[in-house]
Amino acid sequence: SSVNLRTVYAFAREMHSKNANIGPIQYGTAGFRTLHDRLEYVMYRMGLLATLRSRSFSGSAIGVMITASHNPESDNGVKLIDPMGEMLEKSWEDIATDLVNVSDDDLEAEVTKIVKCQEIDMNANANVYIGWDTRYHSPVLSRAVMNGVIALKGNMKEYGIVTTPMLHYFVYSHNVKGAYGVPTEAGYINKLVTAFKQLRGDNYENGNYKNHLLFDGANGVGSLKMLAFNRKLEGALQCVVCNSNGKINYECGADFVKTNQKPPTGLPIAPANTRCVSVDGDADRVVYFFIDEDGKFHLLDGDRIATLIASYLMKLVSECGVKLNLGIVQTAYANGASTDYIKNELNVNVACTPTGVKHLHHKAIEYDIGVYFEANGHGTVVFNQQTKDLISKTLNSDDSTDDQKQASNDLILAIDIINETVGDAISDMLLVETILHSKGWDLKDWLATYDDLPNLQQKVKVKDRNVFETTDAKRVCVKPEGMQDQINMLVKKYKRGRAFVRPSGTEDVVRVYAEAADAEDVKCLAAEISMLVYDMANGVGERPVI
Ligand code: G16
Repeated sequence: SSVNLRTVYAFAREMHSKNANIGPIQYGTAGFRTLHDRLEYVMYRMGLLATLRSRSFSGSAIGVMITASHNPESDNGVKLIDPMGEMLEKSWEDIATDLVNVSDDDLEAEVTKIVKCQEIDMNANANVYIGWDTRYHSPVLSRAVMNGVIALKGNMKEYGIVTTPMLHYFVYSHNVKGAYGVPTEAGYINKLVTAFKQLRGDNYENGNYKNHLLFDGANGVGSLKMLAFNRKLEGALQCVVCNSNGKINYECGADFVKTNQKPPTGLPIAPANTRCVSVDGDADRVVYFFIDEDGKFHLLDGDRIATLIASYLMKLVSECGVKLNLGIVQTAYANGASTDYIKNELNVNVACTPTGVKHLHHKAIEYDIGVYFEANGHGTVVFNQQTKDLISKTLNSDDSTDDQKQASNDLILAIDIINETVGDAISDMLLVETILHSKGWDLKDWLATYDDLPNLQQKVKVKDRNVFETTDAKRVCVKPEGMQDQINMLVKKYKRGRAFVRPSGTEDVVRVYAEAADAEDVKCLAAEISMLVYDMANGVGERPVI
């Protein structure tokens, strides 16, 4: 090998050493995530791993995104992006976990093992693309990633402060030699905005749709990038950017709004029914909300976005006169009413996968058009190549009617607005705005499509969340033993009751989800389940109450 692995050890020992007392950590739902001051050695090692991963693809770019997304400011984290812009493949997640958990002394041997097992040619090129969110500790952590790349003599490109979905887009665009777009910030914004403006046309308003909305940027990178979008949008969308320089995710952002079911702080007082949108810290999730004339808060979450997008795309597909198989992918957190609506009103296939967009994405690519969203607002749409070819054929065929041409043209533009690599808050928002505009809808019209079942999400702190094991797309708890039987008994007491528990893969908590036909019932059910978790699994802190 032309690369001297001694450097790997020397850099680790001298610059990014791992405290011998630190416990094992795992590549979770979205990479490694924990307190920022425990992450330097993890970052260094992910720099090493990304370089190896790139070599295993003969130099295709691999992304390293430094972010803790929706978590509080004190946390940070890292997720790797595979060549086609997808999340890191499962088998490499395990390699990543092993690499991070060995001691400094064993690091060189562990790297050698990966090189051998994966048959990596150490003379091959390596290209690592690095981006980070606005957390103040991200620049320091990015240095550690870069040192990992340097130790293995890879090349790197720093994108600086970018949203997670932007980095996914850059990686993919580079690896397909620009066929998906230009791998720069300007290229990305330009692609989305150009398609958005064309679909919108000259009339910015239509029916109940008003060209004005409030944007809660979660005090993260989303607000910065939205300001850049605004400069290009030139008024085609009047998006007022709020929460752009406070503490990240603090009392604002998509996760806060979704879990607390209330508006964020930091928004100006606005007339009733004003359309509002919240993204999270790295702008890969989005939810809508408004406050009506009675002061009541209404949330339109990822389930809603999925149904809106699916109905719009199905209409265009049918106007094109082509036959395509469209499916929606959800998780156990999807509201039962949305699933009913998809099955019974939209007549669309619906699948359920475990939590984590990586799981939804893989299921979605089985359809010609796969719409996937988590209830928390994380999701996108994927189209296979045959679908794209068929739509282009319709647009260009002399046999197509004008209506068919118009529909296929709109569909191609809609595909351009969508970031197919991963959930993208700004891209999703531009698509939702396009659909509401085309339907002439305000948020009330959208909300009227179906009624959500009352639901609640709670977090319970326990001594060790790893004692929990789940199965059946995380809906059934197999460990601790007896827990599921107790949950079943509690759920049975309530009309349309449904509940499940699972250990979070991003925070040190057990998540409790409950829904029921009645809002008071759901409060009882959620509290009963939270108490059960607390009692059966060594709860920490105060015991939950009803
Ligand atoms: C990440 C994942 C999401 C997942 C969320 C919560 O989001 O990308 O797919 O729903 O974590 O996961 P868990 O319930 O395991 O903590 P983000 O926005 O934090 O990157």
